[in-house]
Amino acid sequence: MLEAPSGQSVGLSAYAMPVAADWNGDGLIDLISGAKDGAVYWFKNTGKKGAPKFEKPEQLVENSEAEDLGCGTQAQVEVCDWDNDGKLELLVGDMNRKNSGTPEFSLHGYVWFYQRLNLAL
Ligand SMILES: [Ca+2]
Ligand SMILES: [Ca+2]
Repeated sequence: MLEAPSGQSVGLSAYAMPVAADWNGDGLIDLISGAKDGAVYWFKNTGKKGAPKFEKPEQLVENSEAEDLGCGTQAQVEVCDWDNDGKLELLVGDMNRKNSGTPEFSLHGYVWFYQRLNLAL
């Protein structure tokens, strides 16, 4: 289990789905993870190469209950420079449960694109 400098485990309440990427461009690989509530978190690496240390997570995407953005739960993340502008973006898959008010419901997933607006971190 990964630990933060404080000695606490690096993790989320449920459904952690990490990817490794240098989110802030400092040459150290960070962790970015989706969570069960639909939020996405960044664990900044403040260690050094070969000896990572991860800070308390910073929320990059609000959870589906905090913001009425239409995104669902169980966020699964991919990080890439989607538009080749030198800034990383997030592609987030989710799960949506559509309830029509009856006992029946349908499940479906969407892919969300979160564009990076600046590199000031
Ligand atoms: Ca980094
Ligand atoms: Ca980009």
